[in-house]
Amino acid sequence: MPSNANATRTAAPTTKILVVIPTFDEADNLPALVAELHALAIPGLAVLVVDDNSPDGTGRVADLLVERFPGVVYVQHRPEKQGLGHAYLDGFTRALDMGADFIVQMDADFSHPPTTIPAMLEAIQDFDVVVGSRYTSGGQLDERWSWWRRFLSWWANEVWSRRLLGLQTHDITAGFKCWRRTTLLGIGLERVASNGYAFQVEMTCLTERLGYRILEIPIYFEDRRIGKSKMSVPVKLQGAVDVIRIWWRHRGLEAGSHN
Ligand SMILES: Nc1nc2c(ncn2[C@@H]2O[C@H](COP(=O)(O)OP(=O)(O)OP(=O)(O)O)[C@@H](O)[C@H]2O)c(=O)[nH]1
Ligand SMILES: [Mg+2]
Repeated sequence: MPSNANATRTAAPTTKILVVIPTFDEADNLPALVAELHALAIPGLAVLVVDDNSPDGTGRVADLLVERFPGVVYVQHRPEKQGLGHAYLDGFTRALDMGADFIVQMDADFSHPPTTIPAMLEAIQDFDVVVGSRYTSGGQLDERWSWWRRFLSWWANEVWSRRLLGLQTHDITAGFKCWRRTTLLGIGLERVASNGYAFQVEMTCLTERLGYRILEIPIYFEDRRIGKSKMSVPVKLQGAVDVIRIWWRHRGLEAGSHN
């Protein structure tokens, strides 16, 4: 029988995986999502909720989850709604400080299937970021989406963001990704200026322009199960304008310059 000291010496260090979930009024979704993530039984997987003082009490729900899953669930409370991009930047910074090797980002509303995470973690071994993609071969949108919503999403990705920025990635606005720690450090979070939904576009743009290896794997994007979308018409318009800002801000960025 090996002694405990020997066992400790020979045990492979556990890879740290942090799932960052921004929340605003997701009290009804969060416990079920955390339960599904926990049920995946992935060694080293922890969850970081970034809540913007949600009026529906999501922050308190998150505190209860921290008590229920000590060392597995963490919460970052922010004083007020400060936008999705800032929430992710805060969450990523904390995840890096916590020593995460891989950082998964996902919405709280079940549009991003937790069951895809094992495949992402396998694929990230050979890539710098893995994208849960609606628009790669095999990816699907919820059948309940109207033709108008499908058209807008296609236009925002394929026509507006992809053509304007000259990118190859198909799901440029995807919010479901698995990052290698070194990719986020190499991009440099201080370089990211977009706050709203354009945050996803700017991250994709920087990742591609800097020459990181991106893999899109197909997902079925289900409509949110419970709660209200924060995606209003002004938010969509702001996102479209922000893409022009991204194009201007990063116009001089050379491909492959992270090496
Ligand atoms: N912390 C924080 N989270 C946010 C903010 N805005 C949105 N979120 C969260 O970001 C995720 C995506 O927001 P959604 O409202 O689902 O937006 P969406 O998925 O683009 O739109 P739908 O398809 O309509 O659901 C969800 O988990 C939200 O709770 C914000 O300002 N702060
Ligand atoms: Mg959603």
